[in-house]
Amino acid sequence: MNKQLAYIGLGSNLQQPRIQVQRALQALQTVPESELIKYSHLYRSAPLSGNDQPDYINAVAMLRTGLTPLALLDALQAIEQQQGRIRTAERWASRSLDLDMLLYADYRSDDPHLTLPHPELYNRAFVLYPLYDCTPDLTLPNGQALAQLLQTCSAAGLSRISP
Ligand code: A4P
Ligand code: MG
Repeated sequence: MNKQLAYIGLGSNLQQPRIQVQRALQALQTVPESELIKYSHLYRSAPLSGNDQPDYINAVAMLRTGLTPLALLDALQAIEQQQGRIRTAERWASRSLDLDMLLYADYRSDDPHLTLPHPELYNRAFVLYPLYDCTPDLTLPNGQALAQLLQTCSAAGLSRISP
């Protein structure tokens, strides 16, 4: 299989989130048949669920991978597990590490097990700004330029914390 570009959203708001995201970036360098091409700055972001949770640290990584989308999802979930992720039934529960597949080439899927593009891709400043760090010239699957979408995407609650 030819290698494909995939973008991964990283998020953590438990157990030293900044370290969790840095460890996950290291772990992404060990995904089989894959290279970590780039990653974004780290961002601090207010939780979507309101003030009942700690702030998140978010970032985006760009991988070139020979894995299929499902095999890549398995690899991402294995990294979440290694970093102590506990899944609960609660939606948007605090977590030590969340790895979301944002895009995998131009692959589209409505399967709840792996929905691509990620259904919230267009709506989240904590995804779009770090995605722009990785690939400012990106055209999104809906045909819109990422740079243009950012002009209408408020960065309120988002701050860049590191190079
Ligand atoms: N799944 C389907 N599509 C995908 C995909 N593209 N990438 C399935 C990854 N997984 C995907 O995921 C539940 C199931 O989604 C998986 O078993 C997988 O097969 P999960 O990680 O267990 O659940 P979750 O993350 O709690 O749920 P959900 O709805 O994916 O939440 P999100 O969208 O990840 O949002 N606020 C800030 N500031 N920053 C954040 O990062 N994150 C969330 C979680 C809420 N608030 C946040 C942040
Ligand atoms: Mg998730």
